[in-house]
Amino acid sequence: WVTRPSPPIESIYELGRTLGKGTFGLVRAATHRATGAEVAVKTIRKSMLVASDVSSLRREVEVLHHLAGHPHISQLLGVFEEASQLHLVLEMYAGGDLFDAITSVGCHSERVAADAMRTVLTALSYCHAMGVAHRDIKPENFMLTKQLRQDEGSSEGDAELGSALKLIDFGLSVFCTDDDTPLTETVGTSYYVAPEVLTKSYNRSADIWSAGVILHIMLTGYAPFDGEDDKAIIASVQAGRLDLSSDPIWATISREATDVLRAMLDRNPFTRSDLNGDGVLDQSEFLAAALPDAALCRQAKQ
Ligand code: PIT
Repeated sequence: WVTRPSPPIESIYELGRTLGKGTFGLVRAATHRATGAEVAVKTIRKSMLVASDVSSLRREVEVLHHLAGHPHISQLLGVFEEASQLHLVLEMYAGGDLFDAITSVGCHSERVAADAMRTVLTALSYCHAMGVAHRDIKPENFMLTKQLRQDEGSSEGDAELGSALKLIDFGLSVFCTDDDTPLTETVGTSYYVAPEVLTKSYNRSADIWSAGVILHIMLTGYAPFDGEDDKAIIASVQAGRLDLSSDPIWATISREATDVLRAMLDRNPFTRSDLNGDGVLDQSEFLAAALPDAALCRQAKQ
């Protein structure tokens, strides 16, 4: 994991309250003893790991290194390896996650949804240009750097949503530079999983589907494919009927927004919009021109 022996993490950081649970291990708040800086520490017990977990954990660290420096992707600050535990030191985000931000409001105005979606797609576009499929895109995996105002007329807080988002949890992500060699493992979270992931032949574009589910939830307050339990949700994803008419809410949503939604929730991964700089998403008026660093992503791709 690390090229030189690390001191015990508790000699450098004071570990504090639990923040959440990732794909592997527990995430806790911690304070850097020397400077008082707050970080998040993800701890994994080695005894809990089987060989395949060890390789996916190693991959998670590699992916985080590979994507380092993007303004909307979680930054890995260090790795500590002890006899029985491994610790990833990550940037601290104090604003909760996008899931809570969405559900506390119900549904969002198009302006707010577009602003958040622009950031979601910026982060994804960078991952994809760098040859990484995230594979667990969902609102719980976007953290907010700071608590936004949720009081009445919360327009001020809303305006900051997109700029506050950071993509986390690369525990399921893989390097995937060649779209002609499909991925085959079914992973992810049922509401957000793309239909072709269930039939075990997919690529990076599965992340775009998942982001489309986030957009649907932001516009309407509910997921496009739902059911009583996981099995029923998955059956609904497989049927994949996108109903943008029965609910009267669609009459209040712009054509530009539903065009983007349809382009992302296209059942066919080969015609589904991607982030190449020439498709529906990049041209969308709903998303209003510039994905801020689309040019940068295209450069990285070349
Ligand atoms: C926080 C607060 C929190 C969780 C995290 C960070 C998690 C970060 C994370 C987890 C991963 C990963 C990258 C980042 O690969 O509640 O500040 O598994």
